[in-house]
This record gives sequence, C-alpha cells and structure tokens, in this order.
Amino acid sequence: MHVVAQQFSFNYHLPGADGQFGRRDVNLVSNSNPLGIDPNDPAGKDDIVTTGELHVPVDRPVVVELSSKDVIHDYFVPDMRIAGDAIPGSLIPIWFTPVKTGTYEVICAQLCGLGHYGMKGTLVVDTPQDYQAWLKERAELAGTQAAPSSPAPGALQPQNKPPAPAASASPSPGQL
Ligand SMILES: [Cu+2]
Repeated sequence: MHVVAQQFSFNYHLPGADGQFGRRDVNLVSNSNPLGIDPNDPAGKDDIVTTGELHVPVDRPVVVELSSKDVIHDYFVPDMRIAGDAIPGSLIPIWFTPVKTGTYEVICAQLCGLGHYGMKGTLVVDTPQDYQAWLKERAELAGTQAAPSSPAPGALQPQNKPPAPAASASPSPGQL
C-alpha cells in the first residue's frame, strides 16, 4: 500500500481487487481526490483510498511505500517498533508482518508543524475474515460515493513530483 502523509493526516492507498494501483498525478490532487488518482486509468477504478484508520491482515507481510505531500513526516507504530520517514520527493519502502490482532495507535514522529500533535491514526490488525469484510466495506463505500470522503486541509499546495507507481518497490529486510 501507499501511505501518503500530509499536514496533518496519513492517507492510505490500496490497489483494490486487481492488485494494480491507479496512476497518480500531482496535478489531479484536490480536496475530493487527495492522492491525485487519475479517473481515466482503469487500474485505479477499484483502488481504495482512506484516511485515519487502516486495516491489515494478521500474519501477512505488509509492504508500505511512504511519501509526503508537503513536509517531512514519520509513520510510526510504537507498539510494533515500526517507523519510517515520509519525505517529499522520495518513496521510502518499509515492511512489517503484524503477528497479533488488535487496534494500534499510529503517530507522526517528525515535528511537522502546528498540527503535529493531532496527527494520529489507527492501525487495525484483523483476522483474514475481518480483513476481507473491511475491504468489501471500503469497496462498497468507494462505489457509492463520487469521491473519497477524506477531508483535506485548505492549504494543500503540492509542489513535488508525484510519486511513481509502486511496481518496483522492493523492501530490504533490514530496513524498519
Ligand atoms: Cu507529521
């Protein structure tokens, strides 16, 4: 998945049933399209975009590509000792395998601005069944709404090149 940080939230982008991420273009970024997903790219039709709470299945490796739309943030899951900087213009791969179901706090671990204190999220580690149910629910939500329901800050001014699709991301086991 892609984790795209911004002042002051984490956006999540999952490839959907086809396993392919839709093309992203910084010129398409808007309040209703926080990741700039190209509506004309068939690969993006079933993509899942969400913010605030992310679900992952237990006992399966999760590969994340971190990036940022503005300043340097850091995706940090203290309970799992997982952290990685999200840097504008860079794609930072991290991976982890959650081994215990439950709800875990996500925080930003870089002092990224006035709203830094509120830049929190939730990572829910599901059983495989619960994860499938969550995916289905997100897909249904995406299908019934014209746009993802994630509020974006008014001062959003992306200045950096859009991140490329994650096809070639290969995490190294030593990198946490
Ligand atoms: Cu931050």
